[in-house]
Amino acid sequence: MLRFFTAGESHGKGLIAFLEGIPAGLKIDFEFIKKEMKRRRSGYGRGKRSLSIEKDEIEIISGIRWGRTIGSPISIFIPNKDYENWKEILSPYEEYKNEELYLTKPRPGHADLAGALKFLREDLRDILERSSARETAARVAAGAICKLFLKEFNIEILSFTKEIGGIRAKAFKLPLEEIILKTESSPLRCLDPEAERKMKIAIDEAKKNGDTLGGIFTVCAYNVPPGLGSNSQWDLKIDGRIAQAMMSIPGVKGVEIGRGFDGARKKGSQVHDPIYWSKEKGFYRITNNAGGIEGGITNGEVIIVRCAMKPIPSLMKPLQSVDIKTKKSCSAMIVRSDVCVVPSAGVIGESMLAYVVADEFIKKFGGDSMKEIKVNYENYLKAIKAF
Ligand code: EPS
Repeated sequence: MLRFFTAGESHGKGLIAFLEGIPAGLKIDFEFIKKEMKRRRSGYGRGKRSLSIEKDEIEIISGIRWGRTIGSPISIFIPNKDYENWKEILSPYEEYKNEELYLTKPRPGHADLAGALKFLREDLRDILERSSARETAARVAAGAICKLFLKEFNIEILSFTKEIGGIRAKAFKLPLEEIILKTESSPLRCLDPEAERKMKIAIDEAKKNGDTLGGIFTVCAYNVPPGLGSNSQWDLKIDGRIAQAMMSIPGVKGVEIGRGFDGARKKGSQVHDPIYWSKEKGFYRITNNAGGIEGGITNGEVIIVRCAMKPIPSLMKPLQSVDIKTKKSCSAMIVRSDVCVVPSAGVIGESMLAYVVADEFIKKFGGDSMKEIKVNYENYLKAIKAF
């Protein structure tokens, strides 16, 4: 079993990613982790902090020795460069407490008010520091290790932007390598240059108006074997696990697998993917409306997940709110923020999908070392071939 946690406040000393259950002997490509961290903090629509203040350098605290995992918990520290300016505000020591600094005007759509009521905190900073999407840097660090693990079995995960501010990218049927090439050189991680041009204009417009934009991103996992997840119990279904993982990304309000909501408007004969068999391919499909999952189990086709992200709730032209101290009507607080983070959310989605697929893979082909897990996997592939 793979366990994954994060810790850290947005402007605190730093973030921690904790990953337990990666088998021993996995080679760690540090350059790859670095690149993943950069992919997350880049993108048109990002604000000053992620683009020019934070560097997201990683420091391995445990679990990796001489370039390989050793089977012990992996912990990674990501220092917050901005901490220098927040040392007193985020200090753990009581002598720095200053009630004049309390934030009391919650932003509609943010965790501010719901969190203040939950934890009974009078300073909204106690809530917003942890609910900030800065936390997702730690997810991407852990996700990069899960991706390196999956790469050993030829499983690749990618993402692209489908929609921003209501502007939709055209659908393309491209090979994996081409999708990667195109998205990595696109500022919005979008495959349709014309839509991207319009999306950029919409982002500029939103910024000018003190507004923000949401959108839709797609995450795919290639070369996943059939048989991950289970139909036998509700909480074992891999689609359910993926939906939970994706929904946990800040701002994500909807998750679809395969045809998703659109499939609900079609007839069964138009939605389900006919099954074929050939000697070299085994069982296969020509269509993939199921998004690679049937009955909560992977079916060997590409896993396709689409996520809807609401616009960021930190607005420069704030909405109506109520001061939690005075109970008087007010405008919500204004805080430095991004305008649109859909491309970054796609990278975070890759990490979350990598974590769930790696966890299911380890569950099915369990072993404490890479050697053991590889033997188990090869045996399963042989069994499928002989089926
Ligand atoms: C965020 C607000 C901004 C973003 C931050 C997420 O931070 P600040 O309030 O310090 O300007 O820059 O994202 C990152 C720093 C990052 O690395 O993703 C928020 O409230 O979610």
